[in-house]
Amino acid sequence: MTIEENRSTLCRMCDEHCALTIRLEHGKITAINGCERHPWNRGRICGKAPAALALSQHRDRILKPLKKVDGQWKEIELGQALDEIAAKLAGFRDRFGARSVGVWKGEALGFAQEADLYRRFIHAFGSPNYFSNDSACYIGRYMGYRLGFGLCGVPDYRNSRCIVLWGGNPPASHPNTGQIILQAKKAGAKLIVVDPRRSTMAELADLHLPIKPGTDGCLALGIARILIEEGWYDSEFIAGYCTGFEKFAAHVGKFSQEYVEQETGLPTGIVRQMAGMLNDSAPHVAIGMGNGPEHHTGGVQGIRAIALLDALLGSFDRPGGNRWAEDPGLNQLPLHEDKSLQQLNPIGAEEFPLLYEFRQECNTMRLMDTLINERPYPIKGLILAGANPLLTNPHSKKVREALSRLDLFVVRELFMTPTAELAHYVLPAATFLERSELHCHAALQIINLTHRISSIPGVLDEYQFLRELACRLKMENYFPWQDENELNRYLLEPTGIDAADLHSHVEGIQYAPILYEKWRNRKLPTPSGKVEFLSPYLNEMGLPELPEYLPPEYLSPDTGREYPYVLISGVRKTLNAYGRSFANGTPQPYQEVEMHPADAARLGLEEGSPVLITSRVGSIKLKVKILTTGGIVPGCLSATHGWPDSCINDLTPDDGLDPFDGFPVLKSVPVRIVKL
Ligand SMILES: Nc1nc2c(c(=O)[nH]1)N[C@H]1C(S)=C(S)[C@@H](COP(=O)(O)OP(=O)(O)OC[C@H]3O[C@@H](n4cnc5c(=O)[nH]c(N)nc54)[C@H](O)[C@@H]3O)O[C@H]1N2
Ligand SMILES: Nc1nc2c(c(=O)[nH]1)N[C@H]1C(S)=C(S)[C@@H](COP(=O)(O)OP(=O)(O)OC[C@H]3O[C@@H](n4cnc5c(=O)[nH]c(N)nc54)[C@H](O)[C@@H]3O)O[C@H]1N2
Ligand code: SF4
Ligand SMILES: [Mo]
Repeated sequence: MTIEENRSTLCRMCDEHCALTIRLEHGKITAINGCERHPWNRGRICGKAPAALALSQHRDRILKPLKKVDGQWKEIELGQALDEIAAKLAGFRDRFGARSVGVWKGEALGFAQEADLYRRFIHAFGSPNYFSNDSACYIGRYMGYRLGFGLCGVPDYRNSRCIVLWGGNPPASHPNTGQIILQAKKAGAKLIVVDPRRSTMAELADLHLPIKPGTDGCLALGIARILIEEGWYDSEFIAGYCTGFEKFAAHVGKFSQEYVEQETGLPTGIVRQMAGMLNDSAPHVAIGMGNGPEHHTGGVQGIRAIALLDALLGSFDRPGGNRWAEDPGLNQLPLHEDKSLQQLNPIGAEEFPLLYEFRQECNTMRLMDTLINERPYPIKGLILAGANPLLTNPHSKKVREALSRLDLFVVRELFMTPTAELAHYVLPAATFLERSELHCHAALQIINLTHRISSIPGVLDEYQFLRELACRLKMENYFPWQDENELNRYLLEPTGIDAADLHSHVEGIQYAPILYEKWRNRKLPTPSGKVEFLSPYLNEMGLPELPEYLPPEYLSPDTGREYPYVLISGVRKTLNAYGRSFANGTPQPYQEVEMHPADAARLGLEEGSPVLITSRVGSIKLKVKILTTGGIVPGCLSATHGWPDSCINDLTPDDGLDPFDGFPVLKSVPVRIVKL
């Protein structure tokens, strides 16, 4: 073995996938640095990247399979664990049908190939029941954008003249993107932030719109009205490449300045100012959305309205706008094209047909109902990897009850989490340092292949695990590749890019040149081939064809009387949730709820006062953090998620789901608050 060497990989301490150079001495990791040659992060890393070492070598890490015997964990051999799990799965298939088994991939496995490996596994088994964290993440943005454009745009921040951060806070959640935006700002781009809180980015912005949670759709439609009335829109793009504009224009006429002000809490002047700034920089306007507009009953409709601003401004697939990113064209792993499983009634597909149509995903909230009621059919077995739904799914009390009912619950984890505690088997999982996978940076159209940096005997990567199970279930024909390397070569085949070549190109290989205005000579992947201001397809699905505004529940006077405050849950802090215990620096010592000083004064609260917050589904105790005036919209509370002792999802309801994507209400939860 070489004594000293550098190996490259992509960081997976968050989903930015920054390029890393890992220094190894005698096979041991001695340093983790940013890779200077990679155009995505250009050598930059944040404090969480070096913590990957602490994560992989943590003394609490699970390294042996665990089986629960008489309520106690017992270490067993891997072969025994796999044999027993496979036998149970086969038994469920025989007795209750294949659909009685599901898989669930979590945020730790991202959108990468592991998600599709789990899909492949469950499809090969014969069940449509694939679940994931995407039941509350990103699908809202994907769907809202795709309904208009047939795909999801990628903001071209680096070339933008005006950047709108609509409900996202990259310095905490996506540190590298945060840096890219700040560099664009330094180079002259204007920055607009739409956020109920004065976030780090809002502090730095040219214009901050402190919007009431869940009213983003109303603001977007109000802005659309101004753009249309003023003639500030790209008439050539609309005439040539869009459908439904006239009906849309009539629809937005209802969003008068008075109505927008009443719903969003934003003064008319500021809304007009935003419209003016968009017009000044059009078409080089990049609108980037985070979870902010997504976690509401009207999430997808609001996002649709925001996305359609790209059509009005003509910024779609223009430099500095929202790009139509090319797909790398890898071989596909899911089997739903060859093996239709729709007739098996995927969980949630009847209620959220669009979710299954667009993503072949089932709904995790409805999984809980199914486990408790055994309707429409029983679910007996679940394999979950890289997720901790006891802390991250809404209505945690119900999640506990539901997951406790499983006859077989297998969790693949690094640590004993509250969710893993409920399992029958906990299997040790590989960290990203112990896997090799393909990843595409869509913004640059670059593909990378990560190096497996280290291996731990007995710890299988996700592919090895699924292949071992597949072989025991006589499905090995679906998992023919010996290992991840063979799988990666198979995935790459149609691209003509060589795996060995990729390994030597630490800066990645661009799989397609970046071109703009592709709509000039290519049809968009919508039913009409054009941008759709209204969607006849939605009519067929029994959903409104226009992007209507659905006011959040907390704004209704009846709800307001009982629950006078609105809670934003899950705002990211640099170290919260998955990175919390492992990153350098001091994590927040206790869970706190942020509030406006006027609300604190009204309730007689001081900094650090203990309070009880109650929603329709539960109560938790937190400590108060009082913000400065302007730090948050009055009447609005904010708290992070991922804390086992005061779990914010004890408060979030699992009803009132968005009718389009089935998302839960996490950022406009009606609550009341009392001093303890
Ligand atoms: N440290 C850390 N980083 C993470 C994660 C983590 O757990 N910890 N999670 C990762 C994951 S899974 C994701 S999806 C991303 C999320 O990435 P982001 O969406 O950027 O993260 P949030 O902090 O949730 O940002 C949401 C912002 O929206 C604002 N907001 C809340 N409600 C509304 C609203 O109704 N309208 C508008 N306009 N704004 C609103 C909040 O105040 C907040 O500033 O972060 C990723 N990065
Ligand atoms: N109230 C509220 N709830 C939310 C949100 C919110 O904003 N508000 N955000 C939602 C969003 S956007 C998302 S994406 C979900 C995320 O929710 P989850 O999918 O549950 O993701 P995490 O909480 O990040 O948990 C990831 C788990 O994976 C483990 N892990 C880490 N690395 C690896 C690995 O390499 N392999 C394996 N097998 N396991 C690993 C970690 O130990 C951790 O327990 O939460 C959602 N929940
Ligand atoms: S932003 Fe930080 S944690 Fe996220 S991938 Fe980059 S270096 Fe890793
Ligand atoms: Mo997420």
